[in-house]
Amino acid sequence: MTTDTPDSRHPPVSAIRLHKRLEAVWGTPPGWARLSAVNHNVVGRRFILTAFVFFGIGGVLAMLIRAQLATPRSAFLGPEIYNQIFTMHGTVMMFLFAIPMFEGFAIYLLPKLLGARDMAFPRLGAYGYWCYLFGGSILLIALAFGLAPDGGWFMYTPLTSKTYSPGINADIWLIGVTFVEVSAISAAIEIIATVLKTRAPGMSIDKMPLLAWYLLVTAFMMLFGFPPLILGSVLLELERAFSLPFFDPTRGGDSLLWQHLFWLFGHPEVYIIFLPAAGMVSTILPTLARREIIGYGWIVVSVVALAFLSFGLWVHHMFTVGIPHLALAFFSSASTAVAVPTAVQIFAWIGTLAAGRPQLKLPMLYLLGFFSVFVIGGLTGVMLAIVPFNWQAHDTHFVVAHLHYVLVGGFVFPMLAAAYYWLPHFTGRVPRHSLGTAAFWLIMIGFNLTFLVMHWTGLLGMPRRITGYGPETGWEWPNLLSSIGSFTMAIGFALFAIDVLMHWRHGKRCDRNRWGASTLEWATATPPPSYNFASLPQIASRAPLADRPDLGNRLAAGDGYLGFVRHQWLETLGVEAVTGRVEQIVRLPNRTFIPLVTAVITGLFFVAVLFKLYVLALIALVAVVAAALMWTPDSGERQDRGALPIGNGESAVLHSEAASPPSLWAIWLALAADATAFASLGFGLLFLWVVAPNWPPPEWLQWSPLGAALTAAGLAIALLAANVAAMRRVVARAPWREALLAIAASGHIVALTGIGAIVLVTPAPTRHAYAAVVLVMLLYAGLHVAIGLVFAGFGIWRSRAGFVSPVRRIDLRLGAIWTSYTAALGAAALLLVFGLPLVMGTVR
Ligand code: HEM
Ligand SMILES: [Cu+2]
Repeated sequence: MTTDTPDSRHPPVSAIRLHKRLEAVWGTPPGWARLSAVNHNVVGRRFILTAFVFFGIGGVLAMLIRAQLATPRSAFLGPEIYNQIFTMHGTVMMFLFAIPMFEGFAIYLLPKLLGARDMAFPRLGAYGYWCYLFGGSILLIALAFGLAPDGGWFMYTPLTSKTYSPGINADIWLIGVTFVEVSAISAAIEIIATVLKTRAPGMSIDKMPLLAWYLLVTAFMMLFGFPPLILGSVLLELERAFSLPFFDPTRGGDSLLWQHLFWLFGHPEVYIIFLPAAGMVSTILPTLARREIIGYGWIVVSVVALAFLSFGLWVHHMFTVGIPHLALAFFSSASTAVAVPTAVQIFAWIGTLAAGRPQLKLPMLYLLGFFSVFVIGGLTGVMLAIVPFNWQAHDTHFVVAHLHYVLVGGFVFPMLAAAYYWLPHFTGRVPRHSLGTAAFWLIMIGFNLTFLVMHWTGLLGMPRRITGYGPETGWEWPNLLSSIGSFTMAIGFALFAIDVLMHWRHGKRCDRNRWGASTLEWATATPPPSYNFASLPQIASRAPLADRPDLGNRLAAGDGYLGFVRHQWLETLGVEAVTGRVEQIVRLPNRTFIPLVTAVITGLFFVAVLFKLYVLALIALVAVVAAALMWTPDSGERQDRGALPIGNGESAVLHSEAASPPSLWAIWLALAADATAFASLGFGLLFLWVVAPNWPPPEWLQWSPLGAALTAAGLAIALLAANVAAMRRVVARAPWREALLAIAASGHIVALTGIGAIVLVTPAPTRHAYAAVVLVMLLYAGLHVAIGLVFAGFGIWRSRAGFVSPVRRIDLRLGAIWTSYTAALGAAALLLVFGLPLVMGTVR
């Protein structure tokens, strides 16, 4: 044992020595070693910076579009390049700028807001970053070679099917974006687990800063919003690569299935972009208005309501495809209803401004820009929700104008406000000049000139996504104005970038709590050290810094919890999700190259799929699993340690011995995302069954009693054995638990055999969408069984290696949860594959 335990701190170490020790274990060394960083300060900053670079690229593409449309019959860009450019503009802005910017802000800020030292899964954050960078790079490299996707950012089939997009362009989109989504889902899991588990003691869920609520809800939306798109992308790629006809109406598919899967993601996506920005508004505005926000409870309720509502609106993007009248009425009214929770927040903001003593500081100026622009976007949104108007304006520049008022108003303006608000926190400096004000006016005037006019061109009938137009249309003047506006705006953004860089280098040093805010992130030093807080606070209200303005200094002096370094461990506290009662010490992993290596192999997998090197892809997939297993040895303990002191005379157990460690939450969340993907597949089957042409299929499915029986029996055995193995009394006896895990493994093998037997009797999947969906469903279940097999083997290994004891059961519990889920999934698959057709009489 080292002598760094709190009991042996007699006399107590000085604050300076404490900081040195903390920095020694938490800090990231310079040079190549920086690539191994998993600390959220580093990872968050990387996300933000990369997203900003992508924003710049997306902006340049926008300028190219506006240059092309500035004059009639322009020959500036040919149609092929033009298609790639507007597709990439939308794709970059939505997938490579907005979402990752949110992730970066969340990863950088959350631990500070919550009074923690890092995110719950630092390595997952690092892995997500690399996936994002590599996936984005695939798209950019393709653009550089003129091979970028060109089917529009929503990739409608059949335009993007093999027949009409024979090249590699569409594959690039499907694979690059899916790669980036892997990172979004990991970020979502990490954010939720962090908000729910690693808060400061005493921070009950109703004392969380509002921003944490917004980020939590957004992350949940990503968890349920992205799987339909991932599934859709996988299906479309399967169709393109292996001719499985999901979207091909001549073989029982339907191109509308793509639209449904896309907008099931795409509509919530808009709120996934808007909510974090609204959270920032709800944080910045009260501080600058110098009073606490009005209606905390109402805001939380409206944010949650918005999240739910937004999943029921996707069809409003499809009003013109021939939807039944009743559905039109339903989705139209639901779309107007979504304005209500948005209005609740707007009233809370206006009320706070009215009741406070607002200061017109720079972030506030950008917030005013947000208000005016976003409200106009909301109003045109309500217009578009009205079906007859939608039929007129659909796919005209009116829609382009609307979506930019919402996206730029609802995301970019708040982000700029946030940048100016939190910059002093990043750098410990404030700007010397007022370039920010000039930038604001250029952006504001340029933006409105560009897009206000676009409403008009839209109403004059100018369709979106056209390469050019003739002089006889009467669209020349508005288009020229629009283009002039967009270049003005670009200058404004350039000025902003210059301002930030200048301030980084030459800004004046400023005090710790620059704006007199009341939330915890301002209790760290600025710029913050890698461990954020030298010791962790006890929280008693929503405004900890207003209660105790000297909190930062007291924590820095080591007065709070965990104000020491124990065995070179990286520690933060884990709390009960609702009450904020201390529950465990979360020991975090140190810097490591494993996330980078895993991301490289994951990238190899995607690139192999892209170039149709399926053997290589399979090898990479196995290697990803192997790499994932390498993550585990240092996330466990080989001995029971019991309660350990955490300072202030209190103690807690390590997460490995806790009843509800963050990893338990992670698996539930991952399974929720997984179940959503499977449910989307089930939706696909039912949707095609009901509406697609050529159903029931000419070739009927063979009923396979043997295959079904083997699958069910294998799953039942695995389910039972894995769950019994994880029981406390069983875990106490090593031979038993290992024998049970071996039985679970055999159960999985039996189930795999059963699934294989069913696949054998499935008709050729290229002939009909029905067989194709059935095949994918079986493969989906089979993949889960195979992972269950890995879990069983993993359990045996962990047990042998000394990671398992009656109090350290988490590895076996995770395996049991996975196996139970797999059994449920297998049962659902069997019911959909055989049960439904037996009832409907389409199986022999
Ligand atoms: C920087 C200022 C921006 C300008 C000047 C701009 C310009 C444009 C233009 C002219 C189009 C229409 C392309 C066409 O119909 O031919 C367009 C489409 C689009 N923009 Fe922007 N944009 C900007 C920022 C953004 C931002 C910040 C986002 C999202 C966060 C965004 C998302 C989109 C999307 C999704 C489309 C639809 C692309 C498609 O139809 O495939 N834009 N943009
Ligand atoms: Cu929508």
